[in-house]
Parts: sequence; C-alpha cells; structure tokens
Amino acid sequence: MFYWFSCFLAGLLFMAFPVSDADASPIPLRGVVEGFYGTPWSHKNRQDMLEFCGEQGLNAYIYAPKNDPYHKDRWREPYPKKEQKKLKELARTAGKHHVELIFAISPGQDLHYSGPEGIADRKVMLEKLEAMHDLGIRRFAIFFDDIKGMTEKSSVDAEDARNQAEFINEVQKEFRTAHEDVPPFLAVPTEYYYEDMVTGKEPKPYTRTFSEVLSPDVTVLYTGGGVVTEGISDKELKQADGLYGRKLGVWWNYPVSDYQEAKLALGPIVNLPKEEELPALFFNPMKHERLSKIALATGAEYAQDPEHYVPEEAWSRAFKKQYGELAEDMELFASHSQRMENNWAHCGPQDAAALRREMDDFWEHWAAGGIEAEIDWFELRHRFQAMDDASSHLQKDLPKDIREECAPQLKLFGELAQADLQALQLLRLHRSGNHPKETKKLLAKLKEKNEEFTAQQKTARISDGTARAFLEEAIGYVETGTSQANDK
Ligand code: 14T
Repeated sequence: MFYWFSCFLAGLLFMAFPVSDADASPIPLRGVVEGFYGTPWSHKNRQDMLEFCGEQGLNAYIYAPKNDPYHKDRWREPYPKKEQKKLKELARTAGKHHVELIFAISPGQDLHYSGPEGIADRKVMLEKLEAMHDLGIRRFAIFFDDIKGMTEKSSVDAEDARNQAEFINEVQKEFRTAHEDVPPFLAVPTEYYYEDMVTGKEPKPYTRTFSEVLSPDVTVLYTGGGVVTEGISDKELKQADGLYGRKLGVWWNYPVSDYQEAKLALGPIVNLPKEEELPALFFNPMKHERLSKIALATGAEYAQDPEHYVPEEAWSRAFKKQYGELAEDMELFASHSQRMENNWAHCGPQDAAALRREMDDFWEHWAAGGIEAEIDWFELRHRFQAMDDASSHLQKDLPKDIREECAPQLKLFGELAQADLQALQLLRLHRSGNHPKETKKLLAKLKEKNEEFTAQQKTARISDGTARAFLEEAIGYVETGTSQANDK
C-alpha cells in the first residue's frame, strides 16, 4: 500500500517538476547574425527582426552587415548622425524585446598593429566602440573573416594571429576597464572553419597562435567543418573545441543565400549538435528578412532545447504561426526550396524528398505499364496540380512584403508545375502511339520550355532535383526510352 502511494506521489511530483531527461537547456547566447554580403537589411527589417527574436526566445542579434561601409570597408569612420540615430533605436527596440544588440566590426583588411599607426588604430577602434556604447549598445564583436574579400583565399600565419589576438585582448581590456557593464567580446578568426584550421589533425600556425594568445573569456565563433556544410556532429564540435582549448560558439550559415541568390533557403535548421554544449549560436540569414523567419523559427526551437529538437515538427509549426490560412500552401512551396548547394556549399534538407521518391516509383513502373503505372501517373498529376494551385494562391494572397521576397521563385514554381503536368500528358500521348504529330509538337514545346528554365537559373531556382528534373526526365524518356532517373 505504502509502495503504491509513494509511486503515486512520485508521479505527482514528476508532473509538477519534470526533471532529468526532459529538461531543456537553452544555448546561453542565441540569435541572428546579420552577416551576409549584398544589400543589408533595412531599418524596418531590423526592427521587425528584433521583435521576432524576442517572440521566439532568441536573445541576441549581431549587427555585422558586410556591405555596411562603417562596419567593414571604412570601419575607422564614425557613423553619420542619421545612422547613429537608427542604431540607437535598434538598441532600444532590442532592449524592449529582451534581445541583446551586439555591435560587430571587421577591421582586418587594413588594420595596423605596430608603430604609431598601430597606436592610432587602437585609439580609433576604442572611439568607435565608445560611440556605440553611447547609443546604448553593451556587447561587442571583432571579426577577421574574409579579410581579402569573398572570392580571394586569404592565407594567414602565426604573426597575423598574434597581432589580431593581441589587438582584441588590448581593446577588450581597455574598454571593459572603462565600462563595467560590458561583457567579454565575441570574435571570428580568419581561419573560421575546421578544415581551414588544420593540416591533418594538427592546428595550422595561425589557429594555434590565435587560440593560445586570445584571452580565454572571448567567445570564438566558427562555422563547422566548412563555410556552408551539412551539419556539425557532437564529435566534430568536441574536436574543434579541443583544437581551440575552449568551447567554441557557432556561426551557422543557413538560411543565408548570398552565394546563390537565385535560390531561397526555406527549410528547417538541421544537423546541429545534440549533446555538446554550445556557449553561443548565431544564424546567418538571407537578405530576405521575412522569409528567413521560417528557418529562424526552427533555429529558435533548436537553441531552446537542442536535445529534443525535431526539425520537421518545428518547421510545420513555423508555417502555422507565420502564415495562417496560407500555411499549407506556403509549406508546400517551401518544401521545394530547402537545399542550398553549389561546388563548395552543401546545406539543408533535400527539396521535396517525398515527391522525389514518388517520381522514382513512377519511373520504375512506367516502362512496364500496368495498373501501378496508372496509379503513379494519377498520383503525380495530383501533386503537380496542388503545386500549381499553391503557386496561384500564394501569388494572389501573400502579404506584399513577403510576396516581393519570393516573386520570381513563386512564379517559377507555378510554371514548373504546369510544365510537369504537360510532361505527364506527353508521356500518355507517347505511350498510346496514336497521335504522333501531336506528340512531336508537345515534345518540341516542352523542350523549348526546358531551355527557358535553364536560361532562367541565374534569377530563380527551385526544386532542382525534383519538379525541375521531372520535365527533363520526361523529355529524356520520350526521346531515348529512359528517364535516367533510375540510372543514377
Ligand atoms: F564569418 C564567417 F563565419 C562567415 O561565414 N563569413 C562569410 C559570411 O559573411 C557569408 O555570408 C557566408 C556565406 O556566404 O560565408 C562567409 O563568406 C564566404 C566565405 C567563403 F569561403 C563567402 C564565400 C566563400 F567562398
């Protein structure tokens, strides 16, 4: 009897104070780094994002737009009065929403370290930060990434590392002595992804010296194995922490799209560490502020409780919260635009993976004919029709600011769906063999469409391996008798 009673009591207690495994442990510093190349966000974008961060439980925002001249190229110059006023407003808005506005500066490309010029530059830096402090900003970051620009490879040595690290140490010490309300700085080194930090398993001279000289209270951010990668496992993070002799924070390059602006990164955040502790995590977004909120909402859930995060669920919740009646259509559109990939970047879930599987089944069955081929054909028609419908609804009903961020891709989405519907008709005509003229005409028309899509890739891309691929697969099938889809 007593046994049952204690079980009951324990049960009650557990419900009131869930402990152990079910506990969430949020990443202490979590938020957005406006750190992309190209047109920076507008003041309105930033105000809106700060409010969003507050709502989502993101507590930090790093101001680091690569194309703000006063952040990077002309870092020595003070912000003009008008810009100061805006930054002050941002600091206020941030505070109102319990978000910390972090001011970052990127002096690396022409910073002097020694002699009178070195002394002068340290003074200029302190004055610059002082001005930011006057505007209400309390946390600071010094970045040394991409100091030769986006395309040139910068090779740095131990001396560069010592110079940079000592610069950060000295500026931080002097500034924090003068201002008790300023916490330790954040930094991004020039070698900021693991593969660039090591030769084999040994740290390269720059990384070894930078990590040894930099004051241990500075939080260093890194981007993972590469600049834009599939993920960071617990093991990889542990390894990088070991290399640096401190717990590294993460600058995560998703949903940023500055290296391929034709594509929108609308998937969830995936493949970040589950167990290893991160002191800080920042998501680098797209220039499209509204559309970035899909990935960011999922990132906020991750940062709140990395261990129990379920990307697909967080992702669906984001649409319900952000798109109301358009949630379903928007989720369908976004499902076709998640993967970010070029020769060096690889990140995000595959585009429309479920539809890709249905297409594979279709091709497997189509050549053989029979009832399965029929069923698959109707299934695909249903899918392509739903895509076309979603594109129309969204083009008509999305709020203007969001529609403007995705107009070319949304239009392309509808056009691909229509072309894929026609490709299905082509396959049917071709199969029947009864209308050779009509078949030939439709084939020619679709080949032309296909070329148009290819020409358009510089401005808009979506669903490369799926909706876009189906048209090519169908043309290939009719011309050569194989879709190629199953030969991969
Ligand atoms: F600081 C870094 F952590 C970082 O990621 N820097 C830039 C960042 O500003 C940019 O938005 C991001 C995505 O393009 O990647 C870094 O910039 C690069 C780096 C490259 F190696 C852009 C192109 C590259 F080839």
